[in-house]
Amino acid sequence: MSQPAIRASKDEDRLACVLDVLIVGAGIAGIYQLYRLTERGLDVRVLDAAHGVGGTWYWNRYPGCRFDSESYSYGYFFSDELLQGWSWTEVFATQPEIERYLNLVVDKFDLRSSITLDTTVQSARFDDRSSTWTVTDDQGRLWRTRFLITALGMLSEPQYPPVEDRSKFRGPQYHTARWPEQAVQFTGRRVAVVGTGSSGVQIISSIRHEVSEMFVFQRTPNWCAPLNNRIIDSAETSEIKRNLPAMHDLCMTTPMGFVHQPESTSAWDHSATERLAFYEDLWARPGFAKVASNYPELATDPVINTEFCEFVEGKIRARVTDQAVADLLVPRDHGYGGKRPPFEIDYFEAFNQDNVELIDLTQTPLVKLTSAGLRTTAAEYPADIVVWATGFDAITGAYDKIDIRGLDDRSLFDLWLDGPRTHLGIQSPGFPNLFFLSGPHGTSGNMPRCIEVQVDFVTALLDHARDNGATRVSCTSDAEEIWTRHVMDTASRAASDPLKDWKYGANTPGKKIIYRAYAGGLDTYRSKCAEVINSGFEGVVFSA
Ligand code: NA7
Repeated sequence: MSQPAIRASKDEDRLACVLDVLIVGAGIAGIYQLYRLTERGLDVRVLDAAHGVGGTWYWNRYPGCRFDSESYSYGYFFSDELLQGWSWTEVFATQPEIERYLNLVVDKFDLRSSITLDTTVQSARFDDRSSTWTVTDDQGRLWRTRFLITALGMLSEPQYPPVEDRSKFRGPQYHTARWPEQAVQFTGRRVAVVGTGSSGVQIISSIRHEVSEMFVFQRTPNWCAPLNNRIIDSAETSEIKRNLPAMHDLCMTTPMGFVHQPESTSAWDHSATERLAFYEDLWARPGFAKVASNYPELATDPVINTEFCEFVEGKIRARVTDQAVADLLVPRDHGYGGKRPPFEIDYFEAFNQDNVELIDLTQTPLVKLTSAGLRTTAAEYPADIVVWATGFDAITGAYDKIDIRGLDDRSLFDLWLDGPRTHLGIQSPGFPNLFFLSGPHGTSGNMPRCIEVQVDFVTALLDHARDNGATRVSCTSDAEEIWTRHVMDTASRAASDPLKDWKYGANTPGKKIIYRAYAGGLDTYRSKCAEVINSGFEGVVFSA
């Protein structure tokens, strides 16, 4: 009898706040959701483990980190004043500029006082009687909230290779997604970079002229293509600003949310010569045009995919002096789009430098770290600094770190053990008043455009709850079943290789191989969300 009473009073002492909404994550999604709900007069708080706002754009502060979505298509579109007041300096802005932008947004809309930083959420429990969540943080505080929104990021849980003796290395080692705030000095240092995905490609290109020596440890080469970045001058800025609303609407009608429009001409309506001219044109265009505006057959017809890969191979070989090195840089195990292709600035030129060595981990795997460097099965490579550009436990990794318990103490981890089960990637049955942003089964591409749809959906859901006096919002098992099946059906449309792509969890040892993103496209996702809203939220139950 006395036991629960004592626990309750201790809990009350630890109670930091009773809220309408608690958002976990102060990245692109968390900030926009905070803005929308604060606008409605709700009592909202955001918690984030980082020391600053920005999520991805706080943590990934490594040299060379920048957008590969066009800057002006990436920002927020909820305020004309913000749109007209901010000018991006490059087509693909660097991390410091992006972080400045996000801080400006937070200050301009007076959101900072609603954000608590340096706070890691450890658990969340739903109380059936009061229809509230109790969230525990790493400082022992409790936060009670009616609604809980997780804005954890699809790629936020860094992953290290399972190599022996990682702590034995005597120098500093950094993961690209946990980069320190103070600048790392590379000048005159011997640097080992492990991983050649988007992050590895960016940092290798960026530090190649500073290092005294660089060892690049590559397991799988990627189909890297030129980013084609450039400065935006004032005339172009004015032109961009004039067209922003139209450009936004155009992005929202595409499958990936980019400014690049899908190509409607079939590859087979062009001759081989015309196709080559088409590829050359794509090559000169910025960023994701090579994926988003390629022939429709790129994802579906192996003949066209192989032809494009041969074209890219030619481009790589033309830039790399030593063809034995080029042999290692050309992917052999997946087609274009089988894995998310990186976009680069002078990446291949790094391998023409005498002080840069490429180590093929498929021939000589990484064995361990020593105090002085990295050892493969063939040799030891001395280094002063080790950079892990080894990616993420993607999509569900950040969820697995929080003990989330819904009705009957059921854990979300258990529900998603064989793959996530969601309605619209936003709710799971048995977890009332919990909404996911940019989590599993959500659409991806130009992320803020995808996030915008989900935040607006959750906002509409909460408006509906308020208007109907509902204190509990749940999704039905039927709705979850239908959406999860739709996610699986559409997965086969993606060019993704189940054994290579992080969207399947293929990059995380031991993780079940199952599609965790949504391949139906942003345009389809948007219509599905609109259908649910227009139906009065079919599949969602509102109760008092
Ligand atoms: P990625 O794209 O997952 O790349 C991680 C890289 O690290 C990739 O080259 C991996 O090789 C390599 N890796 C991972 N584990 C190991 C081990 N155990 N040994 C050797 N090499 C390893 O992450 P990024 O951070 O570059 O990019 C993530 C996203 O950020 C990207 O998709 C964009 O959306 C932005 P592998 O290919 O697995 O053989």
